[in-house]
Amino acid sequence: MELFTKILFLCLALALTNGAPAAPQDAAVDDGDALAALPDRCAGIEFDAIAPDEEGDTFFFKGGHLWKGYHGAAQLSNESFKELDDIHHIGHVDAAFRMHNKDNPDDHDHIYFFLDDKVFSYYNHTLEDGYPKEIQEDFPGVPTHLDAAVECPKGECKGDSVLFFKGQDVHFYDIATKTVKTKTWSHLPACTSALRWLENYYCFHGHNFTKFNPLSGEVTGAYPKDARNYFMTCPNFGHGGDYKGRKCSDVKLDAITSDDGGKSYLFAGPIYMRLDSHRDGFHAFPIVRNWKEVARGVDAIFSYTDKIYFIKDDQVYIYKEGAHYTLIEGYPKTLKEELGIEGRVDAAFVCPNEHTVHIIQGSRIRDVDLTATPRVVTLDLPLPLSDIDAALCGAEGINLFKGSEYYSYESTKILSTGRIALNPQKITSAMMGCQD
Ligand SMILES: [Ca+2]
Ligand SMILES: [Ca+2]
Repeated sequence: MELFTKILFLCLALALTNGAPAAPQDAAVDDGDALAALPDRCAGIEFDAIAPDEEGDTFFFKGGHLWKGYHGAAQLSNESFKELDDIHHIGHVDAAFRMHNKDNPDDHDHIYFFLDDKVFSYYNHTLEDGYPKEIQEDFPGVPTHLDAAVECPKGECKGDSVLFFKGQDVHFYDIATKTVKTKTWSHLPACTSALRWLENYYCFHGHNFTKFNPLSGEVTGAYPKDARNYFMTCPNFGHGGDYKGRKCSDVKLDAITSDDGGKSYLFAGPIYMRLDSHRDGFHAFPIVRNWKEVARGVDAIFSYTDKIYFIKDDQVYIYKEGAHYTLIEGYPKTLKEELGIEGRVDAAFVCPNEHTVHIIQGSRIRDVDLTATPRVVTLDLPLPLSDIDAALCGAEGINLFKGSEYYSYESTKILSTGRIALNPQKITSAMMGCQD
């Protein structure tokens, strides 16, 4: 309950911060001083360009202003990228993307800006030598006066590529071969900016966005959606709050898990966050987006085969992974029925390639064989710790989370035979996107 209150407070604080730009704008109308007006992205605007930088911070550009990340007020672009000003005649940008090209470290993770027929390459917010260049020189075959651009790494596109949008045309630029293939996606709205976030691709148009398949342009699901519900924290819109606003010393998890596909999630109160997304920035969402039956929060989670098990009170919810998570028919079931245990569960984990779930309850750790029917406790041992919030097992071992700290163990054997608790380590911003 305490955590829930904290998150509500955080959301409220963000909402208040975010409301701030409205004040100078109103004042500007009154005294006729248009220069004082900062654009307000919660008013519903169309962005010129959106791109993450090498730190995973996503920048939203509009005219001579930008927003860094998913909440906060607009600032002048030239405070972050100093050439983006009138003197350099690039007060705004047509399109921007972050380069994905691991084969060429001199280019990888650079942000490229496009204006008219010119391209600008930045790294660490510094314009690279030799730029601006003609687009033709750097990206032969790519048209001038672009609408939008987005990276498409190998695996998601055939090779490391960039998708350039102009009108209804999308130009696939292959970075290795420097060749362009053009397709017309007339079913897709004309994208004025585009963003890749994790493995998903978003075309922004007006204040809406449409998710598309980067190879076929195919749109599945109900689009367009309002960007204010997803990509920024706005009062009266349904964003999940921004975990990044929290101090690492205030972190308290409910549950954490990592699946076989490498996706990992943390859960705290009514929100969840992907943890394998450092390159793209951390972003918190309401649990209800993916798992509506456990929207209020969870006690413990573990992943096994292609399923995620959520434990809340005495109920177990099993979701099958796929493009969307689906609750398996017949669930929830009771803990007793599903796992042969009773009582509150603090944390649970399954180690890679194993078929045993380790369930932490108070100062006991109980093993349940997931291949047995019915499932029963096969081992019940004391734990050298108690009041664990969440647990995760990976190739490097086991982490037990307790408040803003965690304890690392090499194996379950060491954990359950260890008579003395190890020294805890502190959760860092690199792990969970909080503030150190
Ligand atoms: Ca644009
Ligand atoms: Ca827990």
